[in-house]
Amino acid sequence: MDSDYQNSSFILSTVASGEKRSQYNGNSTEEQENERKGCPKWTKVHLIVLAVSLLFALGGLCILGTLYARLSVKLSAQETKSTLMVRELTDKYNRVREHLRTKDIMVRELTDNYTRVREHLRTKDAASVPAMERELKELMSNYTRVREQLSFYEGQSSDCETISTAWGGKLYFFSSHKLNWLSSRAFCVSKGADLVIITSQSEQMFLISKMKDWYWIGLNDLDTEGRWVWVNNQTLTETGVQFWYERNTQKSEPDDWRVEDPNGEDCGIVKPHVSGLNNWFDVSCNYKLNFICAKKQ
Ligand SMILES: [Ca+2]
Ligand SMILES: [Ca+2]
Repeated sequence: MDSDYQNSSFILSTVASGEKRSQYNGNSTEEQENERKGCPKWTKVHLIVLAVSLLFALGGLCILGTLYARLSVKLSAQETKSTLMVRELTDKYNRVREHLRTKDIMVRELTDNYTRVREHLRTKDAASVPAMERELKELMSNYTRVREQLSFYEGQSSDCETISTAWGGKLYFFSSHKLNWLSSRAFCVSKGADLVIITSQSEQMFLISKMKDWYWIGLNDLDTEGRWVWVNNQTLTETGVQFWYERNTQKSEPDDWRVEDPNGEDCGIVKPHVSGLNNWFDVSCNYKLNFICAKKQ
């Protein structure tokens, strides 16, 4: 009985081992088959991944190229802007340097005067008193002139864009801020100057060459309609020159046009880019425009 049992166990064990071996042999063949078939499949996957990677790389390069082009344009614009700023700053620096040079000359002149007066005082005697009085008067006169000049320059330094220039014994102040005619005049007077009075063709040409916009000048017919006078009450006949704009078919300037302002046009301006030298117009005094102050040097 035991022997039979042992034999049957052996047979079962042998059968099971045979199945396992058979299974093992079967799996091995299938995997080998899969490996054999799988090679081209994996190659395709690799190729697709490679192609996608290349596409991404190309896309990235395109984006980088676009960004680089935009950055180049931006940098170029920035460079142009910087160049303009440098040029502008250089101009301002030269103007300020010129002002400082003028101030230095004035201060030196005052110092010389002071030294002379002090010398007189040191050696004073009865005979030198009249000379001292003359020196003192001259000194006071110079002091007043220098103070006015400094006030004029201070007015300019408070307005960064202002242009100032000297010509024919006058100092001119071209404002960059805009006021009506009366306020423009008040500003000039506060700086020891007045709105400009144009007394010659060469002065008209010089001013036009410096203008960038329309400017008030010291010409008006506020007191009597049609009687044009300068701020010092000189008439155009007295100064001997006038540069009103002329029209062929309609009334020339001054035309006291009343469409925009029922009070008419009583203040004079220069429009620098109109019709050569003849570019004076009368306009409403209420307009806010740039203006030119002038004073003797
Ligand atoms: Ca008028
Ligand atoms: Ca007019």
